[in-house]
Amino acid sequence: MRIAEVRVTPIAFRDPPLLNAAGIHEPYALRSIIEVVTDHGETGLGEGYGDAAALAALQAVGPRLVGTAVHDLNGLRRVVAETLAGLPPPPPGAELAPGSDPARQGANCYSAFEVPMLDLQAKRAGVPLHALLGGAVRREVPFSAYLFYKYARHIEPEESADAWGEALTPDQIVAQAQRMIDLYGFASIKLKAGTLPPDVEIATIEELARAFPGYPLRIDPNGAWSMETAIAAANRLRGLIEYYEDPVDGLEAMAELHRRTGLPLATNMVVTCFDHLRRSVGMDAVQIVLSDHHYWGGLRDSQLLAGMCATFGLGLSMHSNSHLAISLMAMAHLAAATPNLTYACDTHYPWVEDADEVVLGGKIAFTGGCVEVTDRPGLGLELDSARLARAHATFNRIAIRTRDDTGQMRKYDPGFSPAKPRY
Ligand code: GKR
Ligand code: MG
Repeated sequence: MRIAEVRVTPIAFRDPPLLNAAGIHEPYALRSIIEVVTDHGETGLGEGYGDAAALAALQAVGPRLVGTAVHDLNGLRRVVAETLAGLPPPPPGAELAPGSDPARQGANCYSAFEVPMLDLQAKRAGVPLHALLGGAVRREVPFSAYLFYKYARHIEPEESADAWGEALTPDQIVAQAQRMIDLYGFASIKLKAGTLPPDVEIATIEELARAFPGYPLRIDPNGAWSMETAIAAANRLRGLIEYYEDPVDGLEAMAELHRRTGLPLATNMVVTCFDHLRRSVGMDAVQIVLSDHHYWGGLRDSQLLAGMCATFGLGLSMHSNSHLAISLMAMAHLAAATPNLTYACDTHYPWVEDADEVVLGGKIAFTGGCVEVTDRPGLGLELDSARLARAHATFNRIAIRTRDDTGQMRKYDPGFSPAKPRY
């Protein structure tokens, strides 16, 4: 079975004004939807980054895959490497989107096509993707409630307000958590931090701990805190959080923070490839790695990462950026088949509106905070062509072509700086 056609469709969907250390989300998030069609007429689905450089790479690789056997992942690797070697090097991307690091371009691009090729392999074998990945050790994959400080609405007057409202105080975040848990049943909570003064963010964790006793909690300042701030915060957070995600910036700083506090540190910022992992293990810089198949080079390389984490006694969790169902189900099948992925995975999916989903049936349901993987062949998804056309039309209508949280924040506050440490 060989690849007969590849379609790469850029799309955009609404994204709320979520705050982070780099600034604030723009009104639309970008993704690329990949359809790999075989000479037997079957289609495999993928979802990847939508920023201009990532899209250009996907569009350059796609046609060169025609004729490749769907089992030939080494062939895919070769085509990606040869094609990218002929493209101009990508500019540095959004700071908080690890996949937009130019050094990850090959891994991102490979991953975007590997998933649809694995989807096709599984469909051809008549098995779900988790079976192809080694078999499900869990059918219900737990995700965490991913909370953000946020404004009530975007600064663009033409953008309507979302259903979540403002969240700029501990009480408002507790209300956001309650709503997210009521809607989706999540049993663990992650707070995106690095935006408001640390006192407010730590008080938010304290209030969450009171409001949701027994729930595992995490805080992620995205490297925005100084060593002093992170150590002072550690003294208040100790006993309240299951892990401390990227409080300080850089591998060396993370190693020092762990030495000085003993708290388990997690990252999706300082360990984003195997070379970082080797260095981190040597320094005992992080104790939990957040995997993400989009920039770790696909589902198989994410399993390799899982094996290395097991070998070196590290915990394994999962990172997310704004995404739709194809990414969610790839994450869920991978997590289902990865025994040592024992933390609830991150997901931005609750922030997506149903009308913006591109698969048949609309948004995937969470039950008890989990996504269920079924025995439907492959990813178990089909595209809805009308929904896809709508999301592509949205992409064509808007001007955003590369994520820029800092530029967006400067519309509210022209003097805003994402320089670190911020606090
Ligand atoms: O969406 O604002 C965001 C997040 O801050 C995202 O960009 C990060 O990559 O979720 C991510 C994280 O865990 O650092
Ligand atoms: Mg993070």
